[in-house]
Parts: sequence; C-alpha cells; structure tokens
Amino acid sequence: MKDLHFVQKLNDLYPLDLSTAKVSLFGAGHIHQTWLAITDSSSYIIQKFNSKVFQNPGLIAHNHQLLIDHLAFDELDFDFPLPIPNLKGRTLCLLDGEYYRILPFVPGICLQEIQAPEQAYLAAKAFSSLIATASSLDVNLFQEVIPDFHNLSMRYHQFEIALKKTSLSLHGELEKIVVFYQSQHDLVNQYQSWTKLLPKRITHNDTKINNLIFSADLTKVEAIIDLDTMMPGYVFNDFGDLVRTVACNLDENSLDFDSLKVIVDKYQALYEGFLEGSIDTLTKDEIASLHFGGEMMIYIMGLRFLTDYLNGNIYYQIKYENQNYDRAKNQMYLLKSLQQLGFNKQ
Ligand code: GN1
Ligand code: MG
Repeated sequence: MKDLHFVQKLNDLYPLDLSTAKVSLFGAGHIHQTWLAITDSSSYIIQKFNSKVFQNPGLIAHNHQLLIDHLAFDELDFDFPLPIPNLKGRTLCLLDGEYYRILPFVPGICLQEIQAPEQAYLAAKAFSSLIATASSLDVNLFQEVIPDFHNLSMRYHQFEIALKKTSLSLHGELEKIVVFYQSQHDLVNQYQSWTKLLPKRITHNDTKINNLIFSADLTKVEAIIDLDTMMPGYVFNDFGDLVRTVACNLDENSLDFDSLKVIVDKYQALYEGFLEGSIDTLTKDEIASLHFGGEMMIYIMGLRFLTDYLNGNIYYQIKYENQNYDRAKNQMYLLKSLQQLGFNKQ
C-alpha cells in the first residue's frame, strides 16, 4: 500500500469515503495508470492522468463539463461515466505534481475481442448513438484536447520526421514495414478529400472495443468509457476504429500475424449497427465515408505505433521492447486483409 498513499489524500478531496478502499491496478489502457477501488458500499476507478500525452488537462476538464451539463445524454440507454467532481467541483485534482481523477465504476465485461457479430452490432450502435445524441451540442464549444489527433496528413508527417531522426538502422523486416506504410500514402490523399466534404461532430475518437462495458451475458452495452478524446472529429474515425478493433479475429497486440484478418460478418454487423444508431443524423457524404474509415484508422494506428518505435517508445506503454514494432506489423497485416475485401471503393 506504500505507493498508494495518494488514495488517502484523494479521500480528503472528494465527497466519497475511500478510507477502507481495497485498491488494485486495473484495465488494459495504453495511456493512464488505472486502479479499481472497492469500498464496502461502492466501487470507483481512480486514474493517474498522463499529462505527457494530454499536455493541457484543462481542455479535457472543459469538454467533460460540457458533457456533464448536457441533459440529452440521460436518454441514452447505457452509462457514460464522466469523472466525479471533487469537493471543489473539479474533475481533476493536482496531487504532488500529478493529476488524478475518480470515475464511477461500471461492472460488466470489457472485451479485447468480440465473440460474435451481434456484439459488433451493439458496439457500433452504441458509439453511433453517442454521436447522434451529441449532435445537439455546438461542436465549436469543444476543445481539441490533442491537436491533430486523427489528422492523417500530420501523422504521416510525424512518421517522416521519425524516419529521418531514428537511431535505428532501416534494414531487413523493419525496412519492409516502413516501405509498406510509405506505399499506402494514397490514404492520406483520400483523407484530405473526405475532410473537405464532411462536417465535424463530437465524436468519441477512441472507439476500440475495450472502451465498452458489456453486460455479463454480452447482450447489452452497459457503458461507453474512456471519454478523454470526445471532441470534434469525423464520423469515419469512430466507425473506422470499430472496424480496426472489432471486425478482426485478433487484437492489436497479437503476434499471430499470418492468421490476422478482417471478418466480413463482423464488418457488416458493425456497418448495420452504426447506421441504426445514427442514420437520422448523418449526411449522405458521411455515410459514404464510413468504408474509408476502416482503412484510415488501421493505417493511422500502424503509423503511430511505427513512429513511436522509431522514436524509442516515448508515447505508448509497452510490455516488451519491440511491442510497438509488433503492433505496427500487426496493423499492416490487418490493413492488407481489409483492402483485399474492397469495401473502400472510391
Ligand atoms: C490509446 O487509452 P487507450 O489505450 O484506450 C490511444 C488511441 C489508440 C489506442 C491504441 C490518447 O488508447 O488513440 O487508438 O491507444 N489514445 C491516445 O490501442 O493516444
Ligand atoms: Mg481505453
């Protein structure tokens, strides 16, 4: 418990009783450090906020306050756990130079991979109904918490800089992976064309499957979590990250590269579910852009993993030295598999 001294400090700052909480590390996120705190009456998520990644935490607090105040979210049939305000009414606390926050814990199942197309349908419907409900908010009130987060032109540029600056020598398989990512540059052109046509909306921007909580029998979405990047974005980002993380047979950390593939039934269930939740809100162009989203999001994540590997692993948490390299390789295989299916015909 020695390194959990912050829990007692938080106890004094929140209108919650954490004095008897049993606290243990929790979850599979790549960014913040997360603990589950179980008390006799309730359970909470405590997070030490990663302010290297989110360099301006006040922007997230600003966006979260807009979401907390928006009553239309009460009509969603799933939870949407935003940080609990502390005794000063703030959603982040500064303790010994680090930011912390506490969120309600929603019990249920957090999947790394879905088991059947029905769950893909439910996942996509939940994320798209969040977009539809958020569309009654003024997108211009929201801050971009990480500038150019899903800006593919900028991410490609960062990749080019990393290639120039890296201390690694580019030969063998690494070189082949780099050449593959360069050969896909047309996706950057497609990105630029789509963004000229589409409105920005409040999107989730991190719609990977483990940012959903399912009921124990997997027949209902209980909650959408990880709301840090809810900010202006394009709908194809949210559909695309679902394709990346749901319409596949293995997750982004899998090393079984040759088996990795997109599963058509899951893809189609995602598409149906996404439209079911948002058809009344989306424009024709937005609907037409969805099939681009899958390729775009696999590509951007692969580029980001590869860039981080070339930069010496300064962004993503890793469990072993070459994990970002393996993730970039994994996403390369997944992108090839999706492209073979030809959904993104332009
Ligand atoms: C990060 O926090 P987490 O693990 O849900 C990342 C996403 C990536 C994802 C890849 C702020 O999400 O953009 O899609 O890893 N979040 C940030 O697994 O960079
Ligand atoms: Mg997460």
